[in-house]
Amino acid sequence: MNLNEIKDYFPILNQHVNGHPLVYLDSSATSQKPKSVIAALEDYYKNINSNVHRGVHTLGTKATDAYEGAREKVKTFINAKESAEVIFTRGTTASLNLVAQCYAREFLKEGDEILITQMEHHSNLIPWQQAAKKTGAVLRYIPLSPDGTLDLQIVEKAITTNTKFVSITHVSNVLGTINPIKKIAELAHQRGAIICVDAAQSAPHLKVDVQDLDCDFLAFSGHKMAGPTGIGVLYGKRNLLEEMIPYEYGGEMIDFVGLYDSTWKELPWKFEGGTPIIAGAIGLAAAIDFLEQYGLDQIRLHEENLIKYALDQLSNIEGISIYGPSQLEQRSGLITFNVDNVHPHDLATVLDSQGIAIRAGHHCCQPLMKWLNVSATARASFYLYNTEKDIDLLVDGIKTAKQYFENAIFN
Ligand code: 7TS
Repeated sequence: MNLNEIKDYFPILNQHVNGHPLVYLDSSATSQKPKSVIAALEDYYKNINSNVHRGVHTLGTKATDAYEGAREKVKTFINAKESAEVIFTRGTTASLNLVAQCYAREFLKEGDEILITQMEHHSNLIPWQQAAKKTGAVLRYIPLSPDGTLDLQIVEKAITTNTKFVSITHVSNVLGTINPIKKIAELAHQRGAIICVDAAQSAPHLKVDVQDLDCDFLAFSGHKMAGPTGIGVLYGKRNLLEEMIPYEYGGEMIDFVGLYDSTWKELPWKFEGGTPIIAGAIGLAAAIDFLEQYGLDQIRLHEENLIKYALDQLSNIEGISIYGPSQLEQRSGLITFNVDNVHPHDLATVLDSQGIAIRAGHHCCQPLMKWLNVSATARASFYLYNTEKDIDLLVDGIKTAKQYFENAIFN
């Protein structure tokens, strides 16, 4: 299938916004959904809606099979050893908070070091700040190289024998940097540390193989990979998940409940308190099927071509500053930038008036904005449905905005 003809599968992209055909360049915030995912959700609610793991009636069995089938699909998608290592959550934020709450707060102690980077999304930063405050552990940062990458020699130095926990994003949602997780995991394990990976921006775009990366935990969201909102995944190695005590109690996560004490179900259900996110999981499975028709390698190639084209075109604009690594193989499918004399929010507003959706702001990365020495940036992010034509329209739009604001300043 040709990725340049894929827009037709995404009904939302076939509309006009402010009188112009929609150009959607905000997939890092959330991706659009193909017809097959929308149809899977509709089919679930129309035909098999029922609670799971409870009743013996036919619909309950069908819903349970679909929900557990989705877990199998995720297991294969990330190459986990077993589906018991796949826990459904609300999303990346919820997954990382689960690890912080049930692992870091339980097992770290005073003087232990938690190591992260300054390119983390707040969701992979605040949980560790809080875990450090709670346990007396020390939060430390691996310094970034000037181009916004991680230098493995610096990483190696930063991981000490006191480092007990490392949490790093696989792909930065601002710089686009693809971090060498496999090598960092090796370094962390050499010093006896646990490594957790924020895969919110990688799982949708790159092949993520948890056994190859050898990460201990990995978190991602369905809504950034063509799936519905409200569903995400926490992968964890069985031995770690086994020793963790859940923090959401009730529903089908229990085994036995007495008056004064209770026991939990086995993995993965002990972490899925309450009615689980049934429709979300089914929608996520449909999204995985959709992505796998093309294959993550082909999606990556398509995005690499778009990024190369976008970098070439954007760098011709006078007064533009583009952040992140210049090497294509170190970048994922997004470009963050600023344009002289145009505030990113103003730029996004002018582009919106032309039907072009980008994101402006701090992108939930305030410490990274500080490192970049800016208060905000603009960001265009791509996915499998974007084309070179979208980039041409973006470039024209930026030029128009620049002219408009420069005339306003200089006249
Ligand atoms: N980690 C990274 C690297 C992210 O980019 C995001 C969301 C999250 C965690 C949190 O994911 P959630 O699904 O739990 O919200 N990033 C963005 C973004 O860049 N623009 O909007 C949301």
